[in-house]
Amino acid sequence: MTSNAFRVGTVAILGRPNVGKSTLLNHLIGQKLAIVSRKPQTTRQPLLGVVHRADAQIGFIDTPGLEQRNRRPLARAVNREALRCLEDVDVAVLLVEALRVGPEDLAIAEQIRRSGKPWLIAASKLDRVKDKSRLLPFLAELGERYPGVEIVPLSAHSGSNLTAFVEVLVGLLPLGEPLWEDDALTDRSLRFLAAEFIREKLIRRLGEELPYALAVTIDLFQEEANQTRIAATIWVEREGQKAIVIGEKGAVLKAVGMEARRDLERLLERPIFLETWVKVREGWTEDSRALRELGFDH
Ligand SMILES: Nc1nc2c(ncn2[C@@H]2O[C@H](COP(=O)(O)OP(=O)(O)OP(=O)(O)O)[C@@H](O)[C@H]2O)c(=O)[nH]1
Ligand SMILES: [Mg+2]
Repeated sequence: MTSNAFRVGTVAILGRPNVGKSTLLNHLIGQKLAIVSRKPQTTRQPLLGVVHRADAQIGFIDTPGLEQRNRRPLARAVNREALRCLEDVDVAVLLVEALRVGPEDLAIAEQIRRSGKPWLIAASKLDRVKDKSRLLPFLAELGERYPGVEIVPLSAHSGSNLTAFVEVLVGLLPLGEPLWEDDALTDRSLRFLAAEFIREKLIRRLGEELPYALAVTIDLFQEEANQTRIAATIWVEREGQKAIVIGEKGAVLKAVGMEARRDLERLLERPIFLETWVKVREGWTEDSRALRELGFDH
């Protein structure tokens, strides 16, 4: 009998930018850990989120969206981070958008296939598919392309099919002893999450190009009697960008700080005192040393 067999392992969620990898991670673990926006390559560094079940532990890894053609140093460093995750995990999930599969998705599928890992395809944003009759042919075509690979349509927003998705994954995991403590949620520090939450608010408020030029570091993270005190620096590449981030009479920075503080208070379950500063570091997205210092292996 294998009824009390425990399965445990890591699962990388891979895919092109914007397909909903981070949103899916948050919904799977039932908490906001990963940052989400409409802009591509919102996620820059992998993030682990652990799902605990009576019969399994699944360590989901949200990865940065893979951009095949982007040659910018930052994008290349980010791509490398994502592909490294593929090497380290037990199982890979290729996340594609339902009805919207193109050459970029197929190129990632090829990379996963070559890795030799067990994998499956999940088709996201099912709630957006208005004409359901298009779904079957779409799934059938993917099925023909990748025989033997399970394809699961799902929606993080509506929650539909998430249980079935997790069930299929558990079946692909190796047997083993629990890897994480019962209450483990992630391997990232609260400092990291704080910096990410601030970056999310900035990305959401600012125009198309600016998000690429932004990084956030935490200078102080201090537990005090009644609150946690956090000081953060927002790095931009040019003086002009600094003015945009600050906004008229500091309005943008103030709103960003308030929104990030609210998310952090929900996560930490205690009051936060958050201070933010904006500094210019010219050309950091092109400079390997700066990229390293800001947390990217390059
Ligand atoms: N309608 C709908 N929208 C979704 C769903 N999942 C994600 N989105 C939206 O898709 C956009 C991108 O979501 P993210 O989770 O940031 O996508 P990502 O794949 O992590 O993107 P990168 O980090 O840039 O690679 C956001 O605007 C989400 O709100 C879903 O299930 N339904
Ligand atoms: Mg993401």
